[in-house]
Amino acid sequence: MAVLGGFRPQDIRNVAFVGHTGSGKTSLSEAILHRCGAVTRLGMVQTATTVSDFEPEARARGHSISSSLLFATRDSCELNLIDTPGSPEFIGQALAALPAVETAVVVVSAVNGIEFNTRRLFLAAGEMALARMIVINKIDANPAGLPALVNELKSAFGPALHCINLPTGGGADVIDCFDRAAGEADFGSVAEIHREILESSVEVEDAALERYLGGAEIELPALRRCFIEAMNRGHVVPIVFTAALAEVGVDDLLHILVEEAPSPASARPRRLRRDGEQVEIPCDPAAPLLGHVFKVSTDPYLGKLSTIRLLQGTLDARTPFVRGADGRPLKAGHVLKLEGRDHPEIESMAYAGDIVTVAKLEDLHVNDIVRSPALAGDFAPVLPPYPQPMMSLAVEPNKKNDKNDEIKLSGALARLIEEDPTLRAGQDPQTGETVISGIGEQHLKVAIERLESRFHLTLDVKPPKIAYRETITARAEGHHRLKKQTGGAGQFAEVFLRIEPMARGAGFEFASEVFGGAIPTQYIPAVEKGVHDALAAGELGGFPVYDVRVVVHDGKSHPVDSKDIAFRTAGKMAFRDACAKAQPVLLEPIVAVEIATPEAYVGDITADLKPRRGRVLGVDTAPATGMTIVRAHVPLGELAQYGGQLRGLTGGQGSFVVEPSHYDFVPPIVQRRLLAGREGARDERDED
Ligand SMILES: Nc1nc2c(ncn2[C@@H]2O[C@H](COP(=O)(O)OP(=O)(O)O)[C@@H](O)[C@H]2O)c(=O)[nH]1
Ligand SMILES: [Mg+2]
Repeated sequence: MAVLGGFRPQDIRNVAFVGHTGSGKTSLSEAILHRCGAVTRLGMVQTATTVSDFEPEARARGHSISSSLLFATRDSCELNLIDTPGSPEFIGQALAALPAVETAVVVVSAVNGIEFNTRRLFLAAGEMALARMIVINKIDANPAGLPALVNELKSAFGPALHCINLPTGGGADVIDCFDRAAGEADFGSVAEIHREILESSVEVEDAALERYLGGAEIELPALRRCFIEAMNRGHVVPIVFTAALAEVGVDDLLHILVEEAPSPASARPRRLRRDGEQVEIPCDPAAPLLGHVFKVSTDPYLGKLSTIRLLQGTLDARTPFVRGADGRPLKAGHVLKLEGRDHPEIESMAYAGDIVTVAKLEDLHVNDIVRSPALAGDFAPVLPPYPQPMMSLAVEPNKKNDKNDEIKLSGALARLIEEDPTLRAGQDPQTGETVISGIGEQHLKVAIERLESRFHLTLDVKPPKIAYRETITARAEGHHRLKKQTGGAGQFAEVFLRIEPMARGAGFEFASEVFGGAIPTQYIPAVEKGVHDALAAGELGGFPVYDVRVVVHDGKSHPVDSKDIAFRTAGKMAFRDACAKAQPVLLEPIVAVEIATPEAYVGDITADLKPRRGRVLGVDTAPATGMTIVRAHVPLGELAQYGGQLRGLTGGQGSFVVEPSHYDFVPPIVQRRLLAGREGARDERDED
């Protein structure tokens, strides 16, 4: 099946649905497709029949876990919708969609109010300078609570928020307050809201403001132009009411998106980094091609699919383009439009501002910038900040000795990481294990399910190894004299050094204060290498040593027997000599945890954090949600399987997110316990 392409920038609307899980983003996307005639039957999340949640991992869970692209046409406008997952663990997918769109629609459940991801994504979209809109969905389920929720949203997100329609008939319908200046609503006044919209819109355009103040009527087209500019500037954030399942307010939302939301032509220009500097890219179809690969996925038949937001220029099957610095020519072959699992080919040229997909270009990766070969410069996207992956699991093919499976695993991991910027994988240099890291337990679980189902692997999965570190707490001197003069070539080197603790997070510093050639200058790098060997090997339990300054200040050399390798060994041994005297201790990673829970369980949660050595930093309430947020610092090592335990403590209602915070000293009792299992580790590595 082929679809019409060829939409011009002013006829395109790129919209991301973001917000917390369960607010109704997928249902709303489905309702939009239905209202636009893109599907004939309304799909349901409950019966796993939506266009967006097509992956087995999403259908099994009943909510989205990766973003999906949908499109529809309305009033000769093309609507590119990105339905994103709402779980904090899959927020990376939602963040990745932001650079591709003009408008972020933050969907809020009328029942649950402001939730963790509501706030986070509202702010991230603001940082990306997008137009923002809030949709209060499920108005059928809580019509009485709407006025309070509107007030709460305004107090959380500021005076830029204005309702643009209002519920009527107890949530059975809505009335538009933009086009109309009078009418009956369940609460609030249509006339007053119309005036509010008018006044805050004309404020952004001097000429319009003057005319308005002079008593002239502002025509609808002028009002729309001002309103869009006010949205672009974050001066106005409209609130729209919907009930997705009953398709209430969906036509109105579509009307607002088509008439009152920015197109790529009327939005602020996108930004890119060119040779390190931020530049604005006006959406100009006549300019040479620039595009941002913001999503990569795998299709069972077509293989790798790369989805591109065209920033300037045009693209069709024969347009030559290049990526990165290598300049190797690429060609799309086919230009597709993703729609959930489908990918019809487009018939004509795609213009700047559009979102299209190309298949089978193995060289394309997420966040690549593709460009016309005529454009010079090193381009990179401007991205929202991603959360750090903090939860780790060690994975290993079940058939341990099957070399093929190991190779398959590393290829599969590379593919998964490319699709998800919040997933990391790599070999732990300390343990040799293959470790994958993600935002939370569900995130990792999905990654492992995908590895197994999509790449036909069976994996053994183990709990995370914690990246402990070592440091010193006192200054100390170290010395080593290496002298081997038996048999053939001799070895001689002597090193005196001093080590001192540095501030937490300072890392490592190395300096030489050797005077008069006591150690010839050419051997100093070898001494530093030796010190690095010792840092990596650790002193107490084989954990790497951090936050230490090393000063080499004296030594001796031999005209024949001194060599790099001799000084490297002497440097290493002198450091270990000093380290043993410098009261070494273990450091552990501490994470900042935010736990969302119904208030009733706050006492149980803080009590449970105590034996985990957690330090509660604050307890905040989010009145609309009835949820309380407990913020704490907790050693990462004490959080293994916390997700399950938290669910147990809160009757399944609690959730949490972690972010790395800092390293801190391990208390002596815990240090003894941690080191007890590692006795002998030191000796095994004593190869000298
Ligand atoms: N009562 C009511 N339920 C809704 C509405 N929209 C969605 N839901 C239900 O809310 C749940 C979550 O919806 P979903 O679209 O998956 O939310 P998402 O996680 O934001 O994509 C599903 O069970 C939907 O059927 C609505 O307008 N009213
Ligand atoms: Mg969803």
